[in-house]
Amino acid sequence: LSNDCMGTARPVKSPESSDYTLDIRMPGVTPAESDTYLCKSYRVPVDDEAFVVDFRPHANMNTAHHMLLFGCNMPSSTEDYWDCSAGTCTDKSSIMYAWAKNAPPTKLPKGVGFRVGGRSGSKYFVLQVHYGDVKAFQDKHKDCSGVTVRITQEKQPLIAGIYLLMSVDTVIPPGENEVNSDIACAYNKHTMYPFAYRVHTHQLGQVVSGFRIRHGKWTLIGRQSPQLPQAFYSVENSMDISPGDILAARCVFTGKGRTTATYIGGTAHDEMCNLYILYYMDAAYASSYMTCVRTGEPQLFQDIPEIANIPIHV
Ligand code: IYT
Ligand code: CU
Ligand code: CU
Repeated sequence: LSNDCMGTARPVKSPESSDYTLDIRMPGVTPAESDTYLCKSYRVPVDDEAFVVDFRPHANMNTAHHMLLFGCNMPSSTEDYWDCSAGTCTDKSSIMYAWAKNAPPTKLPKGVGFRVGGRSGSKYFVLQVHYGDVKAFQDKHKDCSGVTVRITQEKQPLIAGIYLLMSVDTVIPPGENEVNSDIACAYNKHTMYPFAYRVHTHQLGQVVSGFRIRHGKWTLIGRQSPQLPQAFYSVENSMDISPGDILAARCVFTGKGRTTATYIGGTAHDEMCNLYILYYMDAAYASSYMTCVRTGEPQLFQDIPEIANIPIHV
């Protein structure tokens, strides 16, 4: 059995450049139950602003179901590692990377980096690993799934960021065949260029789509089934999102099989409706993190393309 626990927990500085490699890994863990979510934090190895320009996953396909990497200033625990149900970060955290079993990992385009350190709001990385079926741990081996990040102190011309559209007020009546959760916000920051997206719901989500609306015309950013691995997928159409545009998302849920109403919440029996748009922006104007929680006006969504409600076969 291969053991991935050989890496170093210390950042390795490249002798000929201002680059670092940091192994962000679980410290050799043996989860006791299925569907355990474990978190571990690492401090960014530089005090000044730096840029994450590459991610390399080291996940054991047999044990890790998914991994998420966040940046924040205040991890929820100072323990070596902790159960993520205690929280990830106590301040604003943003997703930088997602790995999911059986999904191809997305790369950052050349010249694009995530801001960390300095006043970026990310003095720490927090790694979350979801361990699925615990049968893989019957032999009590230790797991060191994680991701190696490359950090450079060289200024990058383009900054990566996440625009999160999420619903806070969806209610799914029991037995209801199809329930739409619509979110939309006017975009008024500097021009951004989406290059990947990730969707997230729990069990009742059928399909999640994101669109740019410009002069009333809807253009698909991406649509995916949340029942497929929840990784970042490449956008369908290359485009810019500029002031005056509207960003819109729809999650389609079903209430079939439920005997009580389902609300937005943290447990597996609650639901979530999330679309993460991964973009880059000119470093001179970049915002690294934006959110939209506004319920979409029914009048606006009258014109949503039908593709938003077409199921994706999983
Ligand atoms: C209520 C809800 O939809 N929570 C989502 C989105 C979310 C992510 C982050 C909300 C906040 C955040 O700081 I980062 I406030 C949610 O928890 N999504 C999960 C993750 O835990 C990130 C997911 O897998 O997308
Ligand atoms: Cu998972
Ligand atoms: Cu969730």
